[in-house]
Amino acid sequence: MKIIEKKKALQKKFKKAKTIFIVAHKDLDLDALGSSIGIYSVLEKMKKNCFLIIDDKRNEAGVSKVLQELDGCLNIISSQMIQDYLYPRMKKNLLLILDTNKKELLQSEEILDFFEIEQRVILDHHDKGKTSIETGLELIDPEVSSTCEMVAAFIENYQIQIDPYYSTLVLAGIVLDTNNFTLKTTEDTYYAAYFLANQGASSKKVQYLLKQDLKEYIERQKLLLNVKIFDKTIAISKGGAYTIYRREDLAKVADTLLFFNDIETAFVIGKVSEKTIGISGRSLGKLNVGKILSSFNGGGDENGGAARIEKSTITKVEASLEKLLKEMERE
Ligand SMILES: [Mn+2]
Repeated sequence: MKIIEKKKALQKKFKKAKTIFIVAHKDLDLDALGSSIGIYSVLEKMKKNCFLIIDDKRNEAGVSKVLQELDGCLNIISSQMIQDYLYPRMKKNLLLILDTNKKELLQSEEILDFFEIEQRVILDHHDKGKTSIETGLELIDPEVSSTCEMVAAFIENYQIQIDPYYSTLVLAGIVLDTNNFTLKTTEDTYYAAYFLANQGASSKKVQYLLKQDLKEYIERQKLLLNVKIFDKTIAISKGGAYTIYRREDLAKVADTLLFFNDIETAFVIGKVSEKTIGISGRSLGKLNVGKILSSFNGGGDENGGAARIEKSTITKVEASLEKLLKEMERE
């Protein structure tokens, strides 16, 4: 795993820094937050000044629970406040970017200006793209299930003891991103889970953090009613013309579709705003959904991807997707 291969370089960056700012993607999820807090607790042990940058105004349920439970335990600041906390010798500041590598997905793009390229480090498990942030050190490994798995490997490798509550958060990120150890799960993933359980992580607490809202669940299940099977192995589901879904809901339904017999690829199409259609794709690997969705100006990899199409309709997007799949079939 890259985090272990590049351990020395990472250690050097941490050693040199006095103040470390941790930032993840917008719309925090438990992988972003769990990895942020996991690494925060390690850096604190190294006697670093740590700040977690969060600009999100609203959070999903699990993230709100954690932030509430940890109220007052962490230095959490908004990107606007960063100037007040920078170490006076600018080179002694480090920006640690987690669970994303793209500028536009960061909590705030503007914070990048406070850090020279050398003072930025990325830890992530998403593919790189045109808008990837330039850094002095990047540990990007799309093969790894989650950023939390990377952080667990890091903690294990350093033989650091972390608080059971923090171990639980890191485990929650792994459980979320692997959809309960079904996606992208390798022996390293189980080993990370084993290690975290050994550190006192509670699977019961993980279950509590991942509890879902019943109404939202029902809304998502409705997406399954409109499923169409294409070429025996491809499921295409679509949302109602008047319902606006969150992007992660489309992704969750696509994940679910892969649980069914014969389905190897799944696409879910739905409105994500008044004028924007979202598509989320998931695949067991036979079809590269990231590549398919790049035709819609989206992206991803062979297992998962997404795209947003402005000023279109569900029917139009569905038709272009089917056309594309037919063309691929012919090739
Ligand atoms: Mn993640």
